[in-house]
Amino acid sequence: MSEYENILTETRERVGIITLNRPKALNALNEATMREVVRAARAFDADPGVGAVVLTGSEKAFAAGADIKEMADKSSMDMYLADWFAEWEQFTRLRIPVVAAVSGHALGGGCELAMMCDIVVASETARFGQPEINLGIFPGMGGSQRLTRAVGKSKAMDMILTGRTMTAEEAERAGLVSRVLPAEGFLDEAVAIAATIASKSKPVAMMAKEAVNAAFEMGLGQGVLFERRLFHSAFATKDQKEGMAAFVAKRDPEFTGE
Ligand code: CO8
Repeated sequence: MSEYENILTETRERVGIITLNRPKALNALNEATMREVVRAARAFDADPGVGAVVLTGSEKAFAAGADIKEMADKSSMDMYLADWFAEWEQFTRLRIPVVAAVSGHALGGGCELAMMCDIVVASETARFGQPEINLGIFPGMGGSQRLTRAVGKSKAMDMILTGRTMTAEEAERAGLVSRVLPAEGFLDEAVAIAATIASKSKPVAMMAKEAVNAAFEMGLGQGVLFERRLFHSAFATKDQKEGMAAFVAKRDPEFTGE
C-alpha cells in the first residue's frame, strides 16, 4: 500500500514524479495533500538518485484550488493559530529543481502551487486563474506576490480582481509559463524536460536555482555578488572539472553529483 492517500509518486530514471490524486475534488489542496506533497518532494530533494521533480495533476485539473469545503467554516483564529498553509513554505525551500506540468484547471491555490515551482510547462488545455474574489477572499498562498512578479501589475490585478482565467497561450505570452506543449503526450514531454535537468550536476543545478531565486529577494548588486560567490563554489565540485574536461576532450560529460 502506498504511504500516501492524496498523491502518487514514481521515479523515472533520475526524475521524481508527484501526481496530485484527488480526482473527485479536482485535486483541491487540503491540508493532508499539502503535507504529502511536501514530504514526497523533500524525499526526492534528499535522494542523490533524483535530479529533478515533476509536479503534476490529472488531464482535467492540475489543482482547482485550496479545498473550499475544508476552509469554509473556519474562523480567522482557526486560520491564524494553525498558520494555515504555512507548510507550503517548505515546498518553496526545496533545492532540487521542480517542474510544474499543468493540464486543465490551475486555479487559486493550484495556480499558486504551480508558481512555487521553478518552471511551469503547460498543456494547451491548461487554464490559469485566481478566482478567489468570487468566494469573498483573495489569494493567500503567494498569488498576489508571485503572479505580480511573473506577469506584472496590470495583468495580475486584472486576474485577481476580476477572477478571470488565462489560457495556456496567454500565460506563456505573459511569462507565467515557459512552454506550451501539445496535450497528446504532454506528461512524457514534461518529464523529458525534467530529465534534461536531471542529467546535469545536481549540486550545480541547485546552485543555479538558488542564484535565480536570489533575483526575487535581493537588489542587483547584492544578487550579482551572491551569484559570483556561488559560481566560485561550483569550482569545488568534481562535476565542474568533469564538465570542462569533457568539453576540451570533445566528449559528453558524465556528472556524478560530486
Ligand atoms: N475545493 C473543494 N472542492 C472542489 C474545488 C475546490 N477548490 N474545486 C472543485 N471541487 C469539487 C466540486 O465541489 C465537485 O465536488 P462534488 O462532485 O462533490 O460536487 C468536484 O470537485 C467537481 O467539480 P465541479 O462539478 O465544479 O466541476 P466542473 O468541471 O463543473 O467545474 C471548476 C470545474 C470550474 C474548476 C469548478 O470546480 C470550480 O470553480 N472550482 C473552484 C475553483 C476555485 O474557486 N478555486 C479557488 C479556491 S480558494 C483558494 O485556492 C485559496 C488559496 C489560498 C489558501 C491560503 C490559506 C492561507
